[in-house]
Amino acid sequence: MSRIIPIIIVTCLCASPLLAQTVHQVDIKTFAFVPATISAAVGDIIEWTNHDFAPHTATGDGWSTGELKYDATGRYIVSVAGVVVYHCAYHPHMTGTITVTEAK
Ligand SMILES: [Cu+2]
Repeated sequence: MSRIIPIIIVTCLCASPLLAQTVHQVDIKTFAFVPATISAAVGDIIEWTNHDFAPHTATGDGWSTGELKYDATGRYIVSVAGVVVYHCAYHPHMTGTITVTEAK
């Protein structure tokens, strides 16, 4: 006589909700990030668009969009909560701040 070992299959109904990933637009114009200060949540995308004829970058600690020529866009996904300060690699006086909160 074999013993039947019940197998309980637990289905996790609490599947992770789809990440609400927001894209935050930052314009680069007349040698400034506009807006210079934004708020975002972990996982969000920051997208810069350069409206100047001069090339710019958005460069932070360990990341960069690389050179953005006129009308080019570059993206960065914020991954850690905290305050992210970035600048343009060519024009260090151009700075911006992203305040990153925990994922929604
Ligand atoms: Cu620049």
